[in-house]
Amino acid sequence: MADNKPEVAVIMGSASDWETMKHACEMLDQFEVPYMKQVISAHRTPELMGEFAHNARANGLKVIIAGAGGAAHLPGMVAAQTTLPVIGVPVRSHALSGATNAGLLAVSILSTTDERLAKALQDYRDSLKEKVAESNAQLV
Ligand code: RP5
Repeated sequence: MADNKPEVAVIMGSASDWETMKHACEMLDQFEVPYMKQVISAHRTPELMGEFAHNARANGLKVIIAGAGGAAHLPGMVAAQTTLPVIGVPVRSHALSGATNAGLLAVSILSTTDERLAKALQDYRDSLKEKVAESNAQLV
């Protein structure tokens, strides 16, 4: 009963978490509980996460299920911004993904004294934010 006056929100940090999170949705389907599902990332879309959490109760939600891999900030950061119950689901991360972050951190360090890199890093962050909105189409 997805998207029918949702009482439960199933949110996840990435569409790549869907393989795990879909099992929560299947159980809600089995019990005919109306829910919504959405990609909301703690580190890619922090403003969206705050807006979602602050408005969750007023929007009629009663329970939030939040799944994320990596450092898995999403459940805790959402719980910090709503009094609704938040059920956190740890999602297994891709192996060796830390090397990507190591490269990004090096760029970030260099960007403190390199305007070109500072702009390129902001553009990269903005592109990640856009991809989050587009990735909702993969939750099927
Ligand atoms: C986390 O990073 C997500 O929750 C996901 O588990 C992990 C990898 O995300 P992608 O690189 O697959 O988008 O934020």
